[in-house]
Amino acid sequence: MAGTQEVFELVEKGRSRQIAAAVQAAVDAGVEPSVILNDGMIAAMDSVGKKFSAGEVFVPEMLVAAKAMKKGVDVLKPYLAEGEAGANGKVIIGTVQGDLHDIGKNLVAMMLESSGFEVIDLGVDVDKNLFQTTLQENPDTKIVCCSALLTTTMPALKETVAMLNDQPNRKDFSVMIGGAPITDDFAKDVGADYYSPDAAGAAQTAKAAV
Ligand code: B1M
Repeated sequence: MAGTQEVFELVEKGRSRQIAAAVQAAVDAGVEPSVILNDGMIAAMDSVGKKFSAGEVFVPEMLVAAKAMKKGVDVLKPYLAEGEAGANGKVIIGTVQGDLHDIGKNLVAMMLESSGFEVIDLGVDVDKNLFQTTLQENPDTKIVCCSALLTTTMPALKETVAMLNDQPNRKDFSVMIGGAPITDDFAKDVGADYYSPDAAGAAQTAKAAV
């Protein structure tokens, strides 16, 4: 759809100043928010990633695209929300140590929030000890969610899950992992309870888990 294509191009080019109006225009034109998100913004980030792999763009272009996507998501957020805040319980979420990618993690947090979870977002580059102390301070946590976007941070994800699996109250919470390089097989290998390939699936899985 035309509105979605414009959103795609603005995110891909990192046009932060124009993106909010374009997303709003697409919503007003009746384009489904999930289509704007998936076919517009996420597809644009994939395109930027492919261009980065091909040596056609560099880190600064990835950064400005990320900034534009965040501004676009801010506009979309109210349209994706549905549930009653906090009613499904508490989740802890973070991107693992060494990894600075937060857009996917933020989307998962947003979808969880809008599915009625109270979200404690630890941010990016989260040391496994911070996951542990936060869990200890919040013993009513239902799910711990860990995101990793780099193949080089998959070992940190594995270590974080191992630490979580060693907790004395392990039966009281579930562990969900995700991120572009993560697979269902990897999740099973490291002992996570759940894996989801995307944010909407993560929220559905979380609802089914509690
Ligand atoms: Co980086 N980066 N990056 N980057 N970056 C990737 C990931 C990469 C695939 C690009 C490429 O080469 N094609 C590549 C990784 C290659 C690999 O590991 N094999 C890469 C690289 C190499 C790097 C650097 C090493 C580059 C450098 O410095 N030379 C560096 C590392 C920095 C670090 O983390 N230590 C780096 C830096 C950056 C920026 C900081 C510039 C920026 C991030 C800004 C930010 O996040 N605030 C950035 C960006 C923007 C990307 C790409 C282009 C886009 C990522 C993104 O936001 N995608 C990315 C290429 C790509 O992904 N196609 C790339 C959109 C987002 C919605 O998708 O995060 O996958 P994603 O989330 C999805 C799912 O994965 C899932 O839900 C979301 C969709 O609904 N999901 C979960 C995510 N977490 C989940 C958790 C769950 C469940 C589902 O449960 C808990």
